[in-house]
Amino acid sequence: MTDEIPEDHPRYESLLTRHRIEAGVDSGITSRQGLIAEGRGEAFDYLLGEQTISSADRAARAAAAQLLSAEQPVLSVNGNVAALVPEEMVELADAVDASLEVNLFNRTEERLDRIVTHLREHGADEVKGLTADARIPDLSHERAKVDADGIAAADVVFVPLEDGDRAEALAALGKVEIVVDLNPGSRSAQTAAIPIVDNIIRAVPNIVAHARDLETAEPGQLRAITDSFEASVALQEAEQTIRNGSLSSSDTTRDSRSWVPPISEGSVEPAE
Ligand code: PTJ
Repeated sequence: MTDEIPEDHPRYESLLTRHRIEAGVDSGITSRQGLIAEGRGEAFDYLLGEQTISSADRAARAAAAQLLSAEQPVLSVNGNVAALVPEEMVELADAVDASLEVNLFNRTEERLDRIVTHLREHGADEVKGLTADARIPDLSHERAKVDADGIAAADVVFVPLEDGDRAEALAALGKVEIVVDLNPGSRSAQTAAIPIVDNIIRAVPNIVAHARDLETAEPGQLRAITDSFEASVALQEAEQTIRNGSLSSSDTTRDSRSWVPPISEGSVEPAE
């Protein structure tokens, strides 16, 4: 179906995203609520100019540094994420040496199995989430199910397009949360240590690129990047872009990622 979208269409990426979500629903990977979630996301993305703003790029770099510094990082995958960026999530897990765990809001065993198979078809060796032998406290039953050696034991969790309740519950457990959410006002984005206000289809490849750039960085360099990142400033900048309109903003990085200073040996990432 995606072959039908001409690549020079001005809204190619957006249409491609819709088709991937539709295909996800058709194949039983994505929930029907996932369609609504996508629509909500699209509206914010439209207002952001469907591009990665510089605060989102800084957040992506901080996320890469945080994941590379983690002892037990876990990347959570739901039905929308599996439909939109399966290969990219596998690549990210590889780049930062993290586990992948399927964790669903509308959990059914059938959908769980399909997503695990889908991720394996896209190159994943091991996918957690089927054991579900631990619970996140203070959450209603199905949403609380996690693997004891996965999200339950993780120090850093990457939770794209997350439900606000669960994001709060994970933060209350002391986990460092990295969230991707196009709505800077969502509870998930507000709860996250590192909120990335960007479309998941741009955010994940961007984190991978930063992780590759940082793979030889010293622990001190990684810490300097995470320490200098301020979630509230990033959220404010995203909200300003949405309120003011991206067309009046020159604050974009789509064609100007080169402003991000590359790590050179012995250098410490400068504070923003
Ligand atoms: O597969 P499941 O059962 O785990 O369900 C997943 C969804 C996403 C359906 C579920 O978690 C849900 O209902 O989420 P919400 O509460 O609708 O929140 C989704 C958030 O993700 C919203 O704030 C959207 O703006 C945002 N969002 C939607 N699409 C994208 C997005 N953010 C980044 N990239 C997107 N493509």
